[in-house]
Amino acid sequence: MKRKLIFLILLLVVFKVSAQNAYTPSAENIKAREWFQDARFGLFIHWGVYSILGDGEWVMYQQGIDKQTYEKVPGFFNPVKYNPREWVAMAKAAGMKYITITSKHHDGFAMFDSKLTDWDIVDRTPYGKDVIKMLAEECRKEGIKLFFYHSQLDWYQDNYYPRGVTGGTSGRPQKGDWYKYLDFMDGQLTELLTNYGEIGGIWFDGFWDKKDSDWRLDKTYSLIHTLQPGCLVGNNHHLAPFPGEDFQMFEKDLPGHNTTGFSGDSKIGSVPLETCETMNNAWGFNLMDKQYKSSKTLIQYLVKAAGYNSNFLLNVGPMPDGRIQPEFISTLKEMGKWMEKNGETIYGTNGGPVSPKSWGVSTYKDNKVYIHLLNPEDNNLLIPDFGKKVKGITLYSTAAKLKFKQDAFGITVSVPKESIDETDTILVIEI
Ligand code: H79
Repeated sequence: MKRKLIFLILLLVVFKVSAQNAYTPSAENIKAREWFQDARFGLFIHWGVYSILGDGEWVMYQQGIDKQTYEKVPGFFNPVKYNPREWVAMAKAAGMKYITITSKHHDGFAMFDSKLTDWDIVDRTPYGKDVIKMLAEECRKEGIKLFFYHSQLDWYQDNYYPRGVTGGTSGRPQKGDWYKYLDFMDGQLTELLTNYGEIGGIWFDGFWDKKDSDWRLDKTYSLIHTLQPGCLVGNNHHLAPFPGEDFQMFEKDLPGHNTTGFSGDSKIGSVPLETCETMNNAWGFNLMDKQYKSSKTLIQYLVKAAGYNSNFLLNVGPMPDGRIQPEFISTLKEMGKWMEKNGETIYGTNGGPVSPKSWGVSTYKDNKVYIHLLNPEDNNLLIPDFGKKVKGITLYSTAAKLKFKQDAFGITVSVPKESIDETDTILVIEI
């Protein structure tokens, strides 16, 4: 009898563990992953009531603003110049295939019409309209997929307790019901996945605030996949992907790199990859940040990302009036021009077969390998052998044939000086 009981308990334990770890993505989900992998370029949008203060999305934390004081901010949010048609047209013209927008950032403020709290755009701002719904409708019309950035970390909800490493200055009571907070978050996710049509994915952030907490990820992830099987789940926890996650993101770093200091534990998983970066140094609108990256830098980053088999999610922080600042618009236009000409070497490709080098990266599709010379060091380029017989090499821009030699050392190709493009000289290797 006792042995039978032990066996039963053992069986239950084994079943529970395997149920947690066994995540088999549905056919729809796999299709969505393939779409994502091919898309390669998306627009990140950080927009919230914090935008008004012109000091980034962490302003509440950085200026130590308590909750009661921060509650005044939504009263100023009236983006009369918000035009989702212009935003989506801008993204499309830049060559972007999807948009990831903040449905809620760490300040907990819902940019959509939530029935679970009045801490949202419809209830608290003079604007009073659901900007997410407006964007969702426009995206659908224009064939752009919409993803939601959703913060698990919350500086507003009292039930986000015990608190993590941030949010200590928000003046909340020293008590709260953690699981009620998670129920609330699942409830808002249900709203987002029920009322806004088909959603490309959920981009979680803030896990790192309480990384040893019970986040009940299994429950949240399976809720998402039940509501929308094709909805991709990603989590910016800076760790290797957990079961239930469909893509992996790297913040301000190429996969495998750690210039930020928080990508150190981001072991690369076997799901599609994405890296995100800002156009100046800010995610949310920052009035004083004028350190704009050039279009050359950002195009090269996009190319490098593709060479690392990763998407590039490039951020804008719209202004409080709803417009995107002209500096961003003009850079995105330049990127779009480049993608119109060269997108064939980026969209639908995989990174490789040559691993990233100091001179640049490679991408491939079918019987073509694209060599992206980003920092040409010499007119004779030696490409390490990748085990395929080369039929010919041409310059992508003019289709001019290039002289090459393939031997035991690899492929040596001479690139005439006059054909060097200072952003990216693309060679096409036919195999
Ligand atoms: O949404 C954007 C940022 O607001 C968010 N992710 C991107 C996409 C982000 N949150 N945090 N970070 C980026 C950097 C995290 C810094 C931290 Fe810390 C280091 C959090 C905890 C340790 C510095 C020290 C800030 C709080 C304590």
